[in-house]
Amino acid sequence: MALPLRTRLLPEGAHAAAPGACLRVRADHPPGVELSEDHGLVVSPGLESVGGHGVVEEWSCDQPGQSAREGAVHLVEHTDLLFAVWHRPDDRLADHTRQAYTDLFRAIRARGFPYPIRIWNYFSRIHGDEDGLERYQSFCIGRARALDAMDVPENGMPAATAIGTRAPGLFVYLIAAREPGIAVENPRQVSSYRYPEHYSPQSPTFARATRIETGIGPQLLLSGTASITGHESRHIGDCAAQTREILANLDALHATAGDDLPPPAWLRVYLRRPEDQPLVARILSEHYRQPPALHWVHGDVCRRELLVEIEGVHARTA
Ligand code: 3EB
Repeated sequence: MALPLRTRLLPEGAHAAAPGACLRVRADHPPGVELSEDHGLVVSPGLESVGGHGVVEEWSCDQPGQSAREGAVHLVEHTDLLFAVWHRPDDRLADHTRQAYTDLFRAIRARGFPYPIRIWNYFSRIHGDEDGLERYQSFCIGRARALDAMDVPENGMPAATAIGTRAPGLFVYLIAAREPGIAVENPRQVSSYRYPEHYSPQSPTFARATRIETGIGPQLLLSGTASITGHESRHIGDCAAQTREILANLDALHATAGDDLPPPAWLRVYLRRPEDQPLVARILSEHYRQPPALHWVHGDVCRRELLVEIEGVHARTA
């Protein structure tokens, strides 16, 4: 089924014309969630732009939707798509993550949208300690417990992002559909749910990308992609080489997902060190013939040794 989904990155303040139900992700705002009057779910997950420019990521439908709130879940439901966000404090991260995934899956299943096609996860102190584990591992444990209890298969998850911010609170938000997207794995990488145990006692579960069909052609939703081949981090300490490895991973995903896909419409670059921005910008501009819109964010990739991660979407923008 062709989904009526469009996406763009736009400067703050320029978003008056959203045609219908939408998810807007704001950077450079105090963390929180709002429902806007024009049927929009507005999430501010604590993203800090490098350079501090207000940027809004928008995912929009053709028709208005219905908004609702159930406990920690805010959602906007459209005929064919549903946007939902869970937001609570992020102490006891394993417990909160388990609750987030349980609440979100219950909400989307109850409304007839059992298939997430894209998920984002943000929380603070990603390398901090919780009960002797790194907090990213606690997050993976909580997620795995919830998915297990709800019989979500390990290969049944969509493209995802998991990034450490400096803002308090756990934000998990998603786009869900009535039918699944196509999970795309990367031939250069081991699937996340087959990572060896030393990364986390419970493996992460996400697809490297999700392909969907929309009214204006196919889209490829790209997970946060790092300098990893096989299951190993590559080019430790070398931001330029990490960026080139990421581009090779993104190109491999594009090649695997189909040559009918348009080029990336936008990419978000997470930098552990904001000062790497000019270097990464130069490498990206040399790589893409049609340059995607870019959003630069100061954030922590879940493996400490990695300096940069890139997510985004192949989509027609017109
Ligand atoms: C990686 O490839 C980098 O745990 O949901 C990227 C995207 C990463 C999503 C997740 C983790 C997640 O393993 C980290």
